[in-house]
Amino acid sequence: MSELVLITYDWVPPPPRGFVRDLRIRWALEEAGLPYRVESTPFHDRKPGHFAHQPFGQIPWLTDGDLSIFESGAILLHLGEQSDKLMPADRRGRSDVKEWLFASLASVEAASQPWSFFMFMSDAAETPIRKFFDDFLEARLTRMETVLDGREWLVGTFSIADILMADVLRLVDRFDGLAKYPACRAYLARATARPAFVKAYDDQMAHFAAADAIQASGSS
Ligand SMILES: N[C@@H](CCC(=O)N[C@@H](CS)C(=O)NCC(=O)O)C(=O)O
Repeated sequence: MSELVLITYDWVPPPPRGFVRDLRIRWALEEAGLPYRVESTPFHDRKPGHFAHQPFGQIPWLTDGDLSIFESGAILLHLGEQSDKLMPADRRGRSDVKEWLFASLASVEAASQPWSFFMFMSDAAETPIRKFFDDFLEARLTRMETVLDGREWLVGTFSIADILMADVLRLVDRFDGLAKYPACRAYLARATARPAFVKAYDDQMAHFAAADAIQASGSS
């Protein structure tokens, strides 16, 4: 088996810490118990080598031997194919996981991400565009509330679909956007109580704290 290397930034400012998308991948790797290494790429000075792996100059990407994979959903799918702790073995289960993996990104995150930009910017102006995004997110969360009511995980057992959906909901919850959705909140609490999430979160925070320490020792 080839070595798995996860690439994230060498540093990010404090606000996104704990929400940087390498966390999705760390979480999956921890759930599956797959050995991996984390490498850093500069946040400030993005070189051609970075764009060669991630055409938008973003993170994360993962290398698996001679494969280099970008897009958190694609990376999760790649890992899901390597462990039945991340994706069930049966045809129906795998198909259902893929469905929810894409739904997390294309249906729920498509609504939650623009909404979160308003929240990050503390923009509370009651504009038509803000109302559009509030309504868009509400429509998606109302449906997710029904889906998750009485369901432990999206597809039978815990899977990469839950990693992605929970991580998407986590950002909404950060800005108290789940207050009206108890089933979504309970699902998120279940997901983030998993030891693999806790380890992934702590490791990401430690990674950026170590970067702060290096910067501080260089400037003193
Ligand atoms: N669709 C991409 C989005 C990746 C993304 O948004 N990465 C952020 C970090 S969480 C980033 O690199 N932001 C800096 C930038 O966009 O320049 C994925 O899910 O992998």
